[in-house]
Amino acid sequence: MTQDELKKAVAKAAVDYIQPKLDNDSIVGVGTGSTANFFIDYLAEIKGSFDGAVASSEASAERLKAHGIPVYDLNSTDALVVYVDGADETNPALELIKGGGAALTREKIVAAVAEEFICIADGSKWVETLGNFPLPVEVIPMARSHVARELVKLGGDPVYRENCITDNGNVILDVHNMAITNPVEMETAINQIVGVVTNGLFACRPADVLLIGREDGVETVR
Ligand code: ABF
Repeated sequence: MTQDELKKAVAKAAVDYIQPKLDNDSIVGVGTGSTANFFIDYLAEIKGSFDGAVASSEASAERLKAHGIPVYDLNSTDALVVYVDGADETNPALELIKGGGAALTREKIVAAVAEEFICIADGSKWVETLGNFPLPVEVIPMARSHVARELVKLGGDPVYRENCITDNGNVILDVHNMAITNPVEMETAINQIVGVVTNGLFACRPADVLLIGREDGVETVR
């Protein structure tokens, strides 16, 4: 199977997984990226069975609207029954690196609100130790150099992501060469650096369920 076929398989599995949890009042949290895009396309097939969606990016909001799915502001919703999104890496504890698409802050907010966070990923995202994928850190622009120096002290090698402004008007530092053996500790430490808006470690609030696409089918990991 190609990587896209694996992504489509987990996207379809996610719709099958959430469908029994939905009713006419349900709001679905929807993530960002190519796997999330496939999820949006399958979600459109059941659009009569839930109220609408909250999106973690402008791009996903546009795709949802193009399918005729109502998109709500998070502040106007009481609860999100589920949040479905991709990842750049996942370990066996379902701790994730996210943010390759620069939407990490909104993704972390939506994940914090959702009752259940379902991660969808093709098998290439599975690792024993997080950190092979450079860890994205969203930074207030004027703090960029300060944050970079602090990230070096934590053992990383930060690289400014050229030509990238987030939906929140900030910049991204991608931290290379960091084997993240204690993701909760590292997520917390990076959050303490003044000028950091969000880092792409989703360990304090990991996924609840992982649907991972492998050659022999979609595996459910909890
Ligand atoms: C989002 O999209 C991000 O957090 C992650 O960076 C990326 C995964 O992209 P894809 O599904 O295209 O591999 O979920």
